This record gives sequence, structure tokens and C-alpha cells, in this order.
Amino acid sequence: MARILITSAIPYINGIKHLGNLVGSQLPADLFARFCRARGDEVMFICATDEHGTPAELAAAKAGKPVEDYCAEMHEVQKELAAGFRLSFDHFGRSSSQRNHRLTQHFAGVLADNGLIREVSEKQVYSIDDKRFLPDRYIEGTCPNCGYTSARGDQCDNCTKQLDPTDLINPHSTVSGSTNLEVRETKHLYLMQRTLRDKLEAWIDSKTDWPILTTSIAKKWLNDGDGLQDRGITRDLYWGIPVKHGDQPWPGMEGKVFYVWFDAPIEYIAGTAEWADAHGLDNAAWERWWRTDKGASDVTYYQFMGKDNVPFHTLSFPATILGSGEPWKLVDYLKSFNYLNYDGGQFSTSRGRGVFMDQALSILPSDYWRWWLLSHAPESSDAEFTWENFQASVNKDLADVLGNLVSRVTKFARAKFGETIPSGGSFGAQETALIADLGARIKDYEGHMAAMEVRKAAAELRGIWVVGNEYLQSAAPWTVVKTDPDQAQAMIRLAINLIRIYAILSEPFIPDASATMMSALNSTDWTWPTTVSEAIRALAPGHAFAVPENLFRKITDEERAEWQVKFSGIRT
Ligand code: B3M
Ligand code: ZN
Repeated sequence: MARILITSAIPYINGIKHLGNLVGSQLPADLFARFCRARGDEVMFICATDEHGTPAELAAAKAGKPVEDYCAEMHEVQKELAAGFRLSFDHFGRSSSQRNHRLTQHFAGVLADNGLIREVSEKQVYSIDDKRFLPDRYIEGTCPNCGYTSARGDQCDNCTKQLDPTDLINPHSTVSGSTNLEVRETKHLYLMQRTLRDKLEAWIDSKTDWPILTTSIAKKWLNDGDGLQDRGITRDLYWGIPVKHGDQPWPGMEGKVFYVWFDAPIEYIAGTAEWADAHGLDNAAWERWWRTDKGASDVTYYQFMGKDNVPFHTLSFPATILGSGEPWKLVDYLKSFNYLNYDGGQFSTSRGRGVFMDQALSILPSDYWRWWLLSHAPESSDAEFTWENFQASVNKDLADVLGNLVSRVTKFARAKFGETIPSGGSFGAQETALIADLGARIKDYEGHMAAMEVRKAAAELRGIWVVGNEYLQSAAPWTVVKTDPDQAQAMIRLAINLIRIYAILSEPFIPDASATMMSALNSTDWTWPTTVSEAIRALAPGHAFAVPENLFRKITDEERAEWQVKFSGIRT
């Protein structure tokens, strides 16, 4: 039994995530966690909300709520949606937790003790009326590059040029609109990543089995231009983790907080500690996942994220861990994803373009979305959601192939032989061939799942469903029953057992449908079908079963057309 630690990139607190966000981290991480558990591994699967930074403060201000309340509410919303999508986190934490405060302050303290933090004086825009500094999105003005009048302090949304707040022409505060601004000196802490460059490079070079997408991004940041830069890890903001040296004050840093990207990945660790707290367990319970001196040396750690998050996980967070000099677990395998586009363009949160998690669940059950998203995961390149493709894939794969097999077999069995598994006949050449074919396919499927090749795994699973249909097509128990009822009974006995095997294999993709199948079959035996010749006999003659409710319904052309308009982001 292996010990598997899995983390998904933690979603920002502000707003509900769209399906592109979901398929880029949380959903494939869940697929992998479910697969590992199904095979008997001990799994710890952690996610959380990423609650600090200017976007959270600004979203709270827009909602007219104190940022603490806003974050607490949005955390519950996101937690509920995660449950709606059946994301099987062991814990869904909060980066604003006391655990994360203490751990983040701890890391900053040891990094400073190790000589890896320096103080830098910088010039920043200060709003006299707001009595605060105006970082990033707190300031807007005219872009010096293209003349766009609503350019933000960190970037112009019109020409995409990266900006410094001091570059803006006619700047004003987005808090109050005030133009009563001045440039002031402020001190910040910098993590000396350059000093850690060789260590980081050696570590990345040792990861020969990482996907090319992951290593190429890491290498680019390590070597491009001036190479790895030292990084500011503090901000002049109200909302965040107060800058402290361990549990001691940090002279000169009063009123400042850590930068959101410094504390966010530490929440992976803190989230595991929150899990232990929530279960009334001691520190040893979470440390055995994270501290190699406390039992984590046999843990394999997997991270899941979108490609834009890779630099922070291959360089910044490892710099924190390596720089600490303490025996914390580093990631072993980093699975990254490209982007999912939406119907000829991009998902857009600001324009409401595309399908968001709450909307998705309001029109169809989670299995439909899980299946489409995972079977079209943006792995080797960006992928695109279209309603035509979604409809075709749901109607064909789920309704015609899997759903139809389940209902046809159980209904026929009940009509001809009653609601227990029939005992007649024995398996012949066709059945033996199917068992052998399934054995080989399940091996392939396991291989793809273990390698986190999501699309290939989905294709193989679909293939496994198809061979069952082909078998029934050619064995034709509905015809055989007229001349050789015993043989038809053997075929149906096999087919009902096949449904159980499908339920187990499909569970990581479509957990609700799998649960429905298992309960119809009156089975709680989820043992992974390693030996098909045994698994295909697991439900013995005389075992009672029921006909499940229709597993999947088809999406009509009218619905497809309606949804296409509804989610286009064009406000009417
Ligand atoms: N919240 C960005 C994102 O949701 C960021 C990830 C943090 S992972 C530690 O894409
Ligand atoms: Zn511009």
C-alpha cells in the first residue's frame, strides 16, 4: 500500500470558478485521488481557498462586506460547489487559517535565519486621502504605451504591457478615486532566490519523468533574461498574514503582510494540519505526510495545476522549502494543464462568458460534466468546449454506450429470469475471449491512470464499455434464450458482473453513476478487478439485483441551442 499525497492548486476566493479552472487542477486531482484509493493506497488529498491579496480585498469592497466576512462566505460557497462536483478532498482548507499564519511566519523566520531574506527600500504610490499604499490593482490611470485610460497599476488590459504603478499617467486610487497621490519610500522583504538557483536547478534536473510542459516552463524561468530573480514576499495591504519572524515581531515590518503567492502554497501543508485539527488528531498525524524526519519519507507527492501556476510551484515554493533547510517534503510529480477555451473564444469571468460551476450543476448532474471535462482535458494542448461536442459525447458515451448496456441487461434479466442472478450454463469461447480482452484493457487503463494521462485513460475506459456492448451484440442472449436458455443465463450472469466491473473502473470519472450501479447490484464490494476471471464471477447465482433508474439522459437539440445562447456572455 503506497502513501500518496495529492494537492490541487487552491482556487482564488473571489468568485465562482468556471469549468476551465475546474479541469485545470481540482478535477483531475480528484480523478487521481479516487483511482489511488480504489487500488488501496493511503491517500491524503488537500485543497483550499486562496484568500489573500488585492483581488479578495477589492471583491469584498465591491460586495460591500468586510473582507473577513466575504472570504468566510465565499469559502462556504466554493466548498459546497466542490461537494456538488464530488471532489473528494480529505480537507478543503483556508489559506487564512491560523495554521497557515503560523506556518508562513515560521518559514519566513527560518529563511531569514538562513540569510536568505533581505530588506529592500522601494518607491511606491501612496494615497494621502486613503492613508495607504496603492499596489497593483489599487491604482488606475492612462497607459503610457497605448493611451488606454483604465490601465491598472500592474498591467494594461488593453495592450497587455506589464506596468509599474509609477508608470501610469493621471493616476487615481481605485479605492476612493482620489488623485491626491505621492510617491513614498517603503521597505519590503525579498526572498533571495538567486542564491538558491543552483540548488533549484539540480532539483529540477533530477525530475526526468516530469511532463515536458512542466519542465520547459521551469527551465524558462530559471534561465530566461537575467534568470531567476529575488522576489518580494511582502505587501502594504490590510488583508493577509502579518509579517512576523516566527512568533516574534519583525522590526520595520509593522502593518505589512506576506505576499499572497508566498503564503498560498504553504497552505498545502497548513491544510493538512487543519485536517488533523478537524479530526481531533495531533501534529504527528499531519507531519507524517510532510516531514521526512517524521514518517513522510515513503510518501509520494503529486501536485495538479494550470500551466500559469507552474513557475510558482517549480521555483518559488521549492525555494521556500529548500531555503528552510528543514526536512519538508518536496513535490515528486507535477501534473500541469493547458487552457480550456469556450465555444470559439475564452472563458471570461468579467463578461460572464462560459459555464461556471454553479450554473453547470443547475442544468445537469456532475457526472455529465466530469466525463466531458476529463475526457477532453487540455493536456498536450489547449482544448475547447463546444455544446455540440458536449452533447455528442454525453449522448454517445454515457447514454448510448454505458447507460444503455446497464438498462438493457438488467431489464432483460429481470423479464426472463427474475431479480436474482441466473445459474444456468457455463462460459464458452466468446466469454473467455472477452475476459482476456478486458484483462489487457484494464492493464492499459491502470497504466494511463497511474501516469495521470487523463484523456488516454478516458479513451480506454470508453473502449472497455464498448467491448461489453460488442460482446452482447454478438452473443445476443435475447435470441439465444429462445433456443438455449441455459446458455443465455450464463451470458446474462457475465453481463451483470460486467456492470459491477464497470462501476468500479468508472468510479473515478463518474462516481454517482457508479454508486447507482453498485446499489442496483446490491453490492458493496469495490475490490479493484485485477483478475478479471475472478471479478466476472464475484456476483454468484442467486444474488439479488434491481433495475437501476436510467443512468443518463440525452441532451436534446433544443437544450443545446438554449444553453449556447444562455452562456454566451452576451447580455440581452
Ligand atoms: N490561486 C491561482 C489560480 O487559482 C492560485 C493558485 C494558488 S496554488 C498555491 O489559478
Ligand atoms: Zn496599454
